[in-house]
Amino acid sequence: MIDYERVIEIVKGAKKFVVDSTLREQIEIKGEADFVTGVDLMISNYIKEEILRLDNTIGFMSEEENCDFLPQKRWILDPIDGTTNLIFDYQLSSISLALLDAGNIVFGVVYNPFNGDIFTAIKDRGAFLNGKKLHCVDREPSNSLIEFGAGSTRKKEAKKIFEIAESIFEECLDIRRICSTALSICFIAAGRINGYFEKRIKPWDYAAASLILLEAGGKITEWDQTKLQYDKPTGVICGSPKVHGFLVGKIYGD
Ligand code: LIP
Repeated sequence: MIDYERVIEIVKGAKKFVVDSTLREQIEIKGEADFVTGVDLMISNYIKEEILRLDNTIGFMSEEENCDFLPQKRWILDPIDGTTNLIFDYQLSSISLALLDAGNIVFGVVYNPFNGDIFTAIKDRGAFLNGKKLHCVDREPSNSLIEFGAGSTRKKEAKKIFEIAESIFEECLDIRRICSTALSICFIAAGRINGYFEKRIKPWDYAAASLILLEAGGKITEWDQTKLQYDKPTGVICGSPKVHGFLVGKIYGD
């Protein structure tokens, strides 16, 4: 049995790298609007080492590692979700760690080191923010705040997404851009926003937060509305139940 409290402590221990200005200044460009910093790399190594010390039979997948082989049971880590936000000191980045077992996320933790928010969930045992149980709020779409991922790493494909976002903006209360997928999905679980969609993200962006949202009573699916998988990049649509339905309708042109 994995000691999830210990896992949460390990994740919180990553804050020391986030506040290290020398590491934050080590910035490499991976691709169009796609960066990695010394913070991402140090956290990836630190969490891998600590987590495998708890049980070295479980696999490990991280944004900052080569993931050619995907064990059925594995940790899925985004050492910093919202790297551009970190570089700009936008104070909205997170460390996101999930445990996948036989196709389902069974544990997830998303930590914002800037304000200490820690979102956690164990499958079938509810979702929590700083220890307080979460229930996502099922507002009417017209009274909802919606976040969307614009696809800054593939700007040529963004036109269609902005058209969808505009048609949603016309019918919802307002649009938000948080730009850490893990935090956006957790914010739905906490009722801070009510829906989010992005056409192409990676499993480490949504793995931990997907369980937190489901456990809080929300809905998250692939772009084609099938059950989420955690092996390859995909699109996600998520929200409180009513808002999820609203977003599907707008994306598929109701
Ligand atoms: C980023 C996100 C952001 C999303 C980008 C990207 P990274 O993750 O969380 O919200 O829009 O597509 O995946 O690269 O900063 O970990």
